[in-house]
Amino acid sequence: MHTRIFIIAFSYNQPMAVQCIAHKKDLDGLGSHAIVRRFAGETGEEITHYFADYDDLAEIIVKLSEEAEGEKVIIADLGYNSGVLSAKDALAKLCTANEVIWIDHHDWDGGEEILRLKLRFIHSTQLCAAELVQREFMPHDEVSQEIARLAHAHDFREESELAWKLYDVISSGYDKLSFVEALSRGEFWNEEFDEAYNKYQLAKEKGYAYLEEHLEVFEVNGYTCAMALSKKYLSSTLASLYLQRKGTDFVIVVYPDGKLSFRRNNPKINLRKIAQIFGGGGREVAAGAKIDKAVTEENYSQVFREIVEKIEESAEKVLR
Ligand SMILES: [Mn+2]
Repeated sequence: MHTRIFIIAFSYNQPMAVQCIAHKKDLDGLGSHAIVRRFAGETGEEITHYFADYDDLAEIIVKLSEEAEGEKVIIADLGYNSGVLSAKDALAKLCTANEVIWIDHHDWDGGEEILRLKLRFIHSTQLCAAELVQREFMPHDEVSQEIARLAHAHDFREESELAWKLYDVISSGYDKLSFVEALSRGEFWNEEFDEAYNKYQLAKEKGYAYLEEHLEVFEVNGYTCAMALSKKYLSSTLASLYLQRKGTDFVIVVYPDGKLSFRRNNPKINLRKIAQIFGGGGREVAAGAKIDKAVTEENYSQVFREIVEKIEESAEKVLR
């Protein structure tokens, strides 16, 4: 007679694993990742980073909801959008099986259904996400405080040479995990950052020149709008800051894949409402959307006019 012996190993003091889902585009998102990484390091928890954006957040939530159980899931610097709503059931499952903490500073209008789920929501529009993450998880840690300060300077468009240089390193396409690891070690500049930064300065100059050559100014229901086609490698923050210096009421950066980025100089304009015309969203001061069309050297002028017409059609509602 064969006897089979099963050995089941229970580990009682195994720390919870941390799943960190945070925005991948800027210092606030990657800074949030770095602070959570320090937190995990301090408590001996294993960490997995998900570098997310609005177009793949739902997908990540669905994947994690199928895999994670009994873990700490931290979502940061990502606001509510229709993609999140489409993954509501998966998120509900994720929240039931794990401890989910969502930390954000974006506009959550329309996200009430999500907030009724079993998650802890930490929100403020006065601070950036990295500051909220730091206060929650690493309140007394100096490195985390410095990361949060840099993220704040960039998010609130304040002067900080280091913050803006780090943002250029991110925009250069520098490996996100290596970047986060360096910050979480308290390493705010190194040779590799320097190299990436210098390389990106040349790309930036080219990007600005291209923007200037593909720039048109429109009048939209009494407001002025500078719109330009941008190279993919120029981030929407840099491209829109460049256009904002033209002094128009608002600006639209158009990317070859149809991505639109809205910023304003005139605080009377609610960009979130304009972005919603194109199925997008965001905040009053900064919003984004995507049109279902490739924008090329040949058709951009035509596409610009279509965008203006579409805004004008809804102008009563969006330009107050
Ligand atoms: Mn942010």
